[in-house]
Amino acid sequence: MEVGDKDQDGKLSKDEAIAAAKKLFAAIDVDKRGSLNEKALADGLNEVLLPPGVPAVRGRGPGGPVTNSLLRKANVDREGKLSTEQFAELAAAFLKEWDTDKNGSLDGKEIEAGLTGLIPPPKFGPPGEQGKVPPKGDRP
Ligand SMILES: [Ca+2]
Ligand SMILES: [Ca+2]
Repeated sequence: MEVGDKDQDGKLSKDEAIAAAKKLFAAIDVDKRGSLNEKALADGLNEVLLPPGVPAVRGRGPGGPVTNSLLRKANVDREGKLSTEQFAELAAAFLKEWDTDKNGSLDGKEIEAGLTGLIPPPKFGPPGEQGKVPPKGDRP
């Protein structure tokens, strides 16, 4: 995990995680409003989370579910907005949560495990069906 690892020791310290979160927030907050609503955050995270070469489709991809997790964790309701400070606090909270060996920083394995828990497994269903498929048996 090289992202945010400023001193390149292969681990993400709390300071590095917070700095990376602020940088990420600034990258998503293109209007420089200092706060992001659910949609802006989801779209921004989609572009960050999707592998290079995979086009980001608005309203789909991992950004939505991840955003829901983030907003829930930050105690921000669906109408609310997330500020830079809240986003940084989230980074610190995740670091604490994912730091399974309690050494105060995240190594690659811890980050991978944490992200896996945060991002739902990719679905390869037909395009346009993701996220709006009614429960089985619900159709006439
Ligand atoms: Ca580091
Ligand atoms: Ca650790």
